[in-house]
Order: sequence, then structure tokens, then C-alpha cells
Amino acid sequence: MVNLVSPLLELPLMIGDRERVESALRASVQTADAYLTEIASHLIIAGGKRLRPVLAVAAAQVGTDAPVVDHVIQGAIACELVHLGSLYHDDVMDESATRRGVETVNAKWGNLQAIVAGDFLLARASEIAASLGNEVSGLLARTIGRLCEGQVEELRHTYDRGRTIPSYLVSIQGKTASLFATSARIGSLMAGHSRQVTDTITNVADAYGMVFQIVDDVLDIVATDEQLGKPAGHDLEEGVYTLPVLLTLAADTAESRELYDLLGSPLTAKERTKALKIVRNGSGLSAALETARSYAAIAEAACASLPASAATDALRRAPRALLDSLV
Ligand code: GRG
Repeated sequence: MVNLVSPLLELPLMIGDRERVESALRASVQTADAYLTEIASHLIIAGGKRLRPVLAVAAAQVGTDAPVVDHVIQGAIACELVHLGSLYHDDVMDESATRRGVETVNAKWGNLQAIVAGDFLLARASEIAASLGNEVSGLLARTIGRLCEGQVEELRHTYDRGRTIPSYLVSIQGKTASLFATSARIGSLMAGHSRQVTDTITNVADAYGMVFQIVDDVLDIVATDEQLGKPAGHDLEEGVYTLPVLLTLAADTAESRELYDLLGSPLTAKERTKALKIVRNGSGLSAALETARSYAAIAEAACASLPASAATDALRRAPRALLDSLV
């Protein structure tokens, strides 16, 4: 599997906080019903990068190296629970068989269980957010809505060769960047940072989220099946036309017209290989990376106005490290 190296994950000051996040996450899904607890714990135990909690804690540690207060940990796990709930539902929608190196909940227990357990994770996230006050509660609810909007924007354009770049950017901002931004914002709010610092941190995490999703979409084109742990070109196969594909289609060349003719409906294995080859060799790939670099530059510039600290430095370096992991 491709490892998206991130300075955020290397923050030494995170080690103690990481343990707090892990035990709070496990505690958050305990119920009187052992069956529901087991299903709701499944992907938590399986692991994952915990990027959203890491962003919340890093945001709280901007300008300080003191351990974070417990409200930061609670905010961090509320965001991870929303992420988990969306993964449970996403795996049902995609009929996925594996996630985080284990069987998906839908594969192990069935779609109905995965949907209800996903709802349960959202419920626990909402309960925790409510305990942190109206602002956090409203923010998290709005973000759950943004995830749905981003996902629907993607669904609306499945197999659509005329999908626009703004449609793609709006979709990934909703389905991915919005929760990164909210995780960092909640961490910052719970740490008591000023409004100005909180707004800047939110923008940095949002831009990081945009880079993260574009890099993920580029990897789906350029990485090998072994690196991805699934067949490359999975998005193409599913009719999800991402930035490198849309930018390749937009180039007025014989290859882009050939790609246009291939896409628009499900692909055979041979057609997928052909389409992948066109995108890999075309100008869309480097243009997509250029777009990602522009978001990384936004994050870096914004970090310059934040108070200095190890966390600020990690936040500043994180988007560029994602891009560097591709070369
Ligand atoms: C129920 C909240 C909710 C939403 C319903 C299904 C859906 C609408 C939205 C999901 C959208 C989605 C799957 C976005 C992609 C998010 C993403 C970047 C996943 C991968 O995140 P990583 O790499 O995964 O951080 P780990 O496993 O490391 O946490």
C-alpha cells in the first residue's frame, strides 16, 4: 500500500496524545449491546492513519508544545467518528470488500448492519460534539452535510465525460477537505486560539485536504496495483473522472479524443489499460499536480502568519510532503 508520508504523522509531541485518541475512540463506541459495539469498533481496531485527529491536535498545538486539553481529544475523535461513519456508508455504496487491510463491515456482516453501524458512529460523534458546545455541534453537523453534498456531486457526474473542473473541485472540497478543515478548526477552538489564528488554521487544513485528495486521485492513475492494494484505475472503472482524467480530456489531442471515446460507460480490462496509458502519458497528470501545488502554496503562505511551533512547522510542510511522496 502507498504510504502518504506526512510530517504531521511524525510530530514527536503527538505520541502521548495519540494514545489518548486511541483509548477515547474505543471508549466512544461502547454500548450495552456487544454485537453493535463489535461492528462499530471494527474499523477503529483495524487502524487507519488518524489524520483528522492528528490535524485537530496539531492545530491545538500551534504556538505551544504543552499537552492538549481533553476537549481537544474529544473534538478530535468526534471528527474521526464522522470519517468512520462515512467510510462505513461509502463501502456499502462501492460494494468494497476490504478497507484498512481488513474485511469491510458490509463484507463481514452485511449492508444493513454497515448502514446502521455507520449511523451509530455519526450519532456518537454528534453526542460528543454537543458536549463541546453549540459552535462545535453546529460545525460538525454542517460538515456532515458537506460530505454528503460532495459525494452527491460526484455521483451526479458518474460516467460523465463532460464533467467540469469546478464540479470536481467542489466535490473534493466537500467530501474530503471539509472534514480536514473542521478537524483543525475544532482543535483550534478547543485550545482557545484567537479567531484569526483559528480561521488561518482552518484554511491551511482545507488546502491540505485538497492536496490530499488530488494526490490520492493521481495515485489511482500512476501507482501500481501492488502499491495501491487494489487495481489501478479503479476510479476510471467506477466512472469517477478525477482531475488528471478531466484535464487530459480537456487537451485537444488525438489521444484525448481517443480517451473520450473509451470513457462514458463501464470499461473492459483492455480498455481500462488503454485509458490508463493515455492519462499516464498525457499532459493532464502534470496539470493536476500543478493544481495541487497551488493549494500547497496557499497552505504554506497562510502558515507564515501563525505563531511559531513544531506543530506550525509540521502543518506548513505537510501538503508539500504529500506531493514529494509521489516522486
Ligand atoms: C454518512 C457522513 C456521511 C456521509 C455520506 C459516503 C459519503 C456520504 C461520503 C464519503 C465520502 C468519502 C468516502 C470521501 C473520501 C474520504 C477519504 C479521503 C478517505 C480516505 O481517508 P484516509 O486516507 O483513510 O485518511 P484512513 O483509513 O487512513 O483514515
